[in-house]
Amino acid sequence: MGFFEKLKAGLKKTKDSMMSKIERLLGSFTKIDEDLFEELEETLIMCDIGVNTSVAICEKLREQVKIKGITDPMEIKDLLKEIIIGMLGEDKPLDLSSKPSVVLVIGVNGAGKTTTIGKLAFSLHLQGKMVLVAAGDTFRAAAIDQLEVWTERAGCDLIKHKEGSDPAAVVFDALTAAKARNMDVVLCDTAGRLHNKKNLMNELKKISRIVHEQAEGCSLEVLLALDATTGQNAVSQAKLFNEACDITGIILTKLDGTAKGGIVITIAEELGIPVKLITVGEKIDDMQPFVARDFVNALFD
Ligand SMILES: Nc1nc2c(ncn2[C@@H]2O[C@H](COP(=O)(O)OP(=O)(O)OP(=O)(O)O)[C@@H](O)[C@H]2O)c(=O)[nH]1
Ligand SMILES: [Mg+2]
Repeated sequence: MGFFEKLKAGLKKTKDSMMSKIERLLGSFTKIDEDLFEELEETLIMCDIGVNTSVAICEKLREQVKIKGITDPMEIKDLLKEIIIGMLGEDKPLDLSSKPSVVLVIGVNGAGKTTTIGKLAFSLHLQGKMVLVAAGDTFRAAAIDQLEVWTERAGCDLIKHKEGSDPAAVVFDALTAAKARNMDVVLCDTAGRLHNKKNLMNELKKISRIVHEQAEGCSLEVLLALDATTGQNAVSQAKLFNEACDITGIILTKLDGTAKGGIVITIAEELGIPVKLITVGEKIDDMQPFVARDFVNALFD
């Protein structure tokens, strides 16, 4: 399956739920009036797009309908598509321009941090990059073992310490090793933590501080993994994680398992943090850079 087909298959649940609702609604109107906009707004909210974002979308729609003099409700679909693409903004791929570049992955338990690191390591390895992975989740021995399996699959080296050791020290060692071994990219895993647990968030701040110090002069990405199936809760997670360590991008995971893929629009509109990677399955090649136009095309076409 090609890149776009995979994305389309991964977004099937969101497409089936969201687009069928929108199409049904537009089909039930013979002219464009205020009732249509109000019902569309409700439909978007039901599709987990969030109240503020749904209102903003419909405001833009009203404007465009007026400017373009559109009268056929079915033409709204194309307008909607362009408005959403506009809201998603310019694509911002990962900045891996320095040698080494550093990627720190954070997020709540089970969000998809470790598996995404495995997928990213594999993808960078295929591009001919030398990748070093840091087993910064020292909380459970199983977490280190899990990462070891993924790095073996991806053909990359792993820096690990014993279970229970200081995660900041693992990350420090990995960055030192990466410089000594002339690596291209260092990917740092971290333990899952609830965004409202103060001591765990403080630990994360410490890891982030060490990474910032050691990665001085390097490209540094701090990526928050968000599970798309959690819907609107993802937005509050992002706000709190962003306060603890400035996030440079979002990894939106498990888009294949949810009808709530519309959350991408809310994240872009309400947080202003770019979505950089998406995952659409559990296999090693089920990760893609986020391309707004492809994403919206996969939903609408
Ligand atoms: N269907 C689907 N499952 C996924 C995707 N990404 C991750 N998963 C699954 O989600 C579960 C958790 O993934 P992990 O990568 O271990 O999550 P984590 O954030 O590292 O979890 P902790 O380290 O426990 O905090 C695993 O069973 C993954 O296979 C995805 O895109 N689609
Ligand atoms: Mg993990």
